[in-house]
Order: sequence, then C-alpha cells, then structure tokens
Amino acid sequence: MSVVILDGSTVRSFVGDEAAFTKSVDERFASLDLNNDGVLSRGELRRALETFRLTETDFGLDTTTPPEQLAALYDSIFDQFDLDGSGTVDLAEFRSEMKKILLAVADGLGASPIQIAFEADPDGGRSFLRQAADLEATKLAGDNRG
Ligand SMILES: [Ca+2]
Repeated sequence: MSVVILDGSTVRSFVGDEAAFTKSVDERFASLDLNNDGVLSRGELRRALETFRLTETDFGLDTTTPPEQLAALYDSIFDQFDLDGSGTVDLAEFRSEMKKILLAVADGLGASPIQIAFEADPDGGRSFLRQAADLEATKLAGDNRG
C-alpha cells in the first residue's frame, strides 16, 4: 500500500493531459471489456466501478450501503455512461464520462489536498487518481531538474 496526496489541480492536469489521459482510459476500457466485444455491458461496468472504488470515495457511500441501493446506483451510473441508450457503453462514451467524473472529483477536491491510500491492485492496474498523482510527481521532478 502506498499513500499519495492530491488535490483538484492534480486531477485536473491529469484529465487535461490528453495523451496520458486517453491512454489510461483506453487501457482501462480494454481491461474491463472481459469478453472483448468492444463495448462494456452493465456487468462489466459495475465491475469497473467497484475497481475504481469511486462509489466509496466519490459518491459518498460507505460499506454499509444496502445492496439494493447499490444496485440502483450502478444502474443510474450505467445510464449516464450509455449516452445513446444502446444498452452498452462504447469507448467514446467511456472516455467522455470518465472525463466528466474525474472533473467532478476535481471540483469536489478543490484546493484542499487529501491523502489517499492505495492498495496494490491485483490486476496490476492503477486507479485514475493514483495515475493523476504519479503524473504530477513526474512533472514536478522534471521541473526540479530544469
Ligand atoms: Ca464487453
């Protein structure tokens, strides 16, 4: 487990770094598309949300949230992702919604830094917030060199 400190501007600059952001989102999409059909089903997206741990930190839920409430939440999130109502989420929908979510997270964080502890991800992936923090660390290191 490692701990990073980030605030809204950290997340914002990650989302604003289009190449890095798109690459991360695309990689995550590919890893979530378990049956490799190029779209995310309801079940695949639900697994994604659980992986991101967004529900706990960003939607104000805790582990005592009843399952039926969680199911309703996942449904409403899926409908948000599925912009054209096709019943699946394609890469373009995934990108645009992840961007919106992370910018909302950035707004929520504002200028107050928070400390987040990350556990090692079993699939070797890193959460988006972790990647945001890592990207900023890389940039700061670059600035110090220059
Ligand atoms: Ca799929």
